[in-house]
Order: sequence, then structure tokens, then C-alpha cells
Amino acid sequence: MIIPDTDSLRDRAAAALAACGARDDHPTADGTLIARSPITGGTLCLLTPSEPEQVTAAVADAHDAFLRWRTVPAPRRGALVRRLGELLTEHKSDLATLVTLEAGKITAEALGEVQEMIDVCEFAVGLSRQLYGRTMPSERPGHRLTETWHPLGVVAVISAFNFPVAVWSWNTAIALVCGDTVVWKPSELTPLTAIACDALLRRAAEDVGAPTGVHRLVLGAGPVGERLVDDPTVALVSATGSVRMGREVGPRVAQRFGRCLLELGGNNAAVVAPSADLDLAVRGIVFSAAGTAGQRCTSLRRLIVHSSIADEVVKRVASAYRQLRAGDPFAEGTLVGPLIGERAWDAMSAALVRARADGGTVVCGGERVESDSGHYATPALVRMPAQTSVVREETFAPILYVLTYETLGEAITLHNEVPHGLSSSIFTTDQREAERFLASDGSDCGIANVNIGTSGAEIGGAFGGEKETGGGRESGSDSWKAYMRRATNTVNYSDQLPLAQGVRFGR
Ligand code: UN1
Repeated sequence: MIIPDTDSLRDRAAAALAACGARDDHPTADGTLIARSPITGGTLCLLTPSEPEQVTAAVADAHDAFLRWRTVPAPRRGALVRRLGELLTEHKSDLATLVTLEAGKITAEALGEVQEMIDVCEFAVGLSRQLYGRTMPSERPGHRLTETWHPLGVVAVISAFNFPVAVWSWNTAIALVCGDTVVWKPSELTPLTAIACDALLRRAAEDVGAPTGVHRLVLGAGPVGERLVDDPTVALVSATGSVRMGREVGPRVAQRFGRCLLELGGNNAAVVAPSADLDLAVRGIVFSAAGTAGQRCTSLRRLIVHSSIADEVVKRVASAYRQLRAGDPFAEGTLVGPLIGERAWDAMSAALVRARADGGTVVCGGERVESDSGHYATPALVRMPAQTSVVREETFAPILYVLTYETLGEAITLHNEVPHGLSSSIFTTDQREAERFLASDGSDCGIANVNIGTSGAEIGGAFGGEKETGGGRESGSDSWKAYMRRATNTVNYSDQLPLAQGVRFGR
């Protein structure tokens, strides 16, 4: 396997950052935050993490900016996001390069992630003229009853390594048109992509005359996030990451009556029914399970196949898996990039040991691909005799467990029998089965698909899930409501004062 050397990766990172206009005030010779590339495991540059006081100052800046930004009419706030979308389009390949360098995504997927940012900017610009409130019929004559959506305040965005920029953009583009300002703490594993996005947003703000304090970037690990989470000026904490992280963030924010939007893990499954179009199903399965080296929160981790077609499905998926090339994510033809680091490989190999001990058979993959540097693995396909505890856990790596079923009811029970509730799908050409899967007693996930895989959602829909996934919704549909506060307004335009519910008080 041929992997580029770290020196060349460092040069690419520096060139992409410079092209995005990132100032060089973040990199320092003796910084303790190491920007690494999973491609080689080598160091791209050293950065200085934010001090606790700097986090507080960033929130204060964002709050000052909020006091002005909230009075700017929403369609004019849209102009900032429109400009951001233009700059993201102009720098699409620079940003994709940084995503590949820091998250290890193959180029096609890195470009797709940047496209997701551009798409959500477009969505948010349209939204800036559609922040609709309702008008309700008042029960009192001469009264008007309406609701108005107002900006909320400072939004803290805490994002994960696997979607280092898209998740930021879902939150930020929408928060900005809603009149909020943002403090972003990216994953400590992907600081450079964040520096580039921050620079582009700063430029967009300068170009349209918006306060530059509408966005602040803070860098670092857990303590930086904790400072944000506990800051009473932060109105909404939107956090993407592990269930463990969510368990810490949720109660801390609730303690101070702040708002939380959590996007945590997923243990996503697809049901493959006897009537499924298998050519289509196999393509959907392979992209969802092996794409992004199994490191999406929407990655397919469980396949629940009707017993009559299980051997055939396993044979076809295995044959597709054997053709997947793992290696340099920049190289054409590579479909599986590196795992984010050693811990991901350790988790993957430990899960495979447990699966075997539970009676599972590794049909193919699950091997470390030889390389001096970086952690590359072949996606694993594992037949399991039952949904044992390792199958019910989310392992953030490319492992696809195969289970079988006899009746659709049994398949749905197996499907829902995990703590998470993010994404799901069914492959079937039987309308009754499809509808049953989508019905209230079908999939219990926030995302339920038919004849496509579990990953790769469009930005137009609300994204998020139930149970241990955290319940948050981001991106499209009416997810914007989480970023605003609602005021109910009763206006009396009569000269009488009738009380609601017919109450008589005094004369
Ligand atoms: C994530 O993995 O955190 O639906 C987000 C998808 C992407 C987003 C995934 N649009 O797979």
C-alpha cells in the first residue's frame, strides 16, 4: 500500500489553509494541541488550545454580537449565509482536502461533505424569509392570537471528527439566519478544517458588513467543551458525539435550564425482505456499511435478512467487500480510507473477538491492512447467531453484523432492540412491508428509509434520532425552531376586556 509521507500532507494542509485565508495566529511551534492526519498518523501542525478565560471571552463576544444581530431583519441575515455559501463553493476543493487530511475521508466523500455545507447554506437563505409563526383564532372578540419566533442567543456547537464541517454548517447556517450567534468547538482531532471554515465565515461577515463576533472558534478537548456547556450565557448547546459525552452534557445544561440539542450514537440496521431488489440492496448496503470506513453516526451496522435469502445476500455483499480498496484516501480508486486512529482499530478488533466468542463467523474483512503508518482495516462482514451484546453496542468502525429473521414482526423487534434510534431502512418491493416498517409500530428511529441505505441523508429533512441518540433534530424541515424562542402574543383591539374561559372578575 502506498501512502503519502507526512511532509507532503503538511504542505497540502498549509496550502489549503492559506487559500481559505486562514490567519496564521493559531499554529504555534510549542502548542499542545496536535493536528494529526490519520493517513500517516503524523503531525500536521501544533496549535494552542483555548484557555478557559478565552472560552468565556469568546462567549461574551458572541453575546455582544447577538445583541446587534438579533435586530437585523432575518432576510438580511440571510445575506451573510448566502455569502458564506459562495465562499464555500469557491473553496470546495481546499476544504475537501482538509477534510481528507484530518478525517481521512476519501476525496468523493470529502467533496460531498463540503457540498452538504453549500446545500444547507442555500436552505438557510430560503429559510430566512420563512421563519413563520402561526395565527390562531382567539376565543375572545376583538382579539388577535399569534406567535412570533425570536432569536435565542449564543449557540455553542460541539462537533465530532467524522463530519468535521457539515455538522457545524447545519447548526451555524441555521442559527445565523435565526438571529443567533455561534461559538464552535470542533473535535480536537479536526482543528484545521475548523480554522479554515472560521476564516471563510469571518470573510463573509466582513463582505456583507455583519458583526464578526457572530462566530467564534475555540479549540481544545473536553475542558474547553465543559466551559462552554456550563456558561450561563450559552442559550443552546448543540453537541454531536458519543452517548457518553451526551450523558455528561445533557444534565449539566439542564441544571442551568439551558437548551440542549444532542446528536449521539447510532446502531443502524437495514431489513432485507424476500422481495428486495438485491442488486440495489447490495449497493445500498455496501455504501452505508463500508463508506467513510464505517465512521458515520448513520453507518449501517446491522443487517436483518430474511432467512430464505440470507446466504445469497451474504455472498453478494462479501463479493462486493472483497473489491473495496482500502488505502490512501486521496488516491483514485480508494473506497475505504483510514480509521481515525489506534483506538478505533482497537475497538474494532476487540468487537470482532467478542463477536467470535458469541458464535459469530467473520465472512470477510476485519483485517489490518499493512502500513507503516495510519490504521487501515478491511470492512468486516460477520454472521451472528443472535443479537448478542456486542451487536447491540455501537462500535465506530466498519463492522456489519448479519442476523436472520422469519417474520417481519420479528425483524422489527430485532431492529428496535438496541439503545439507539438514529437511522434505519428496509429493502423491499412489497408496499405493505414498507409501510409497516414506516408505521408507528415499525422502526423507532428518527430516520426510516425504504430501498436506500441508512447513511447519506439530504439536508432538507430533519436529522436526528430517538432514545440514546439524544432526541435532537438538526438541518432541514422545521429544525430551525430549536434555535429560536417562541412568544405567544394576544392583542386586544377592542374597547372591552373579556377574560379567557369566560371568567368574570369583579364587575
Ligand atoms: C454524522 O455521521 O454525524 O446522513 C452525520 C449522513 C450524513 C450526516 C451524518 N448526511 O450520513
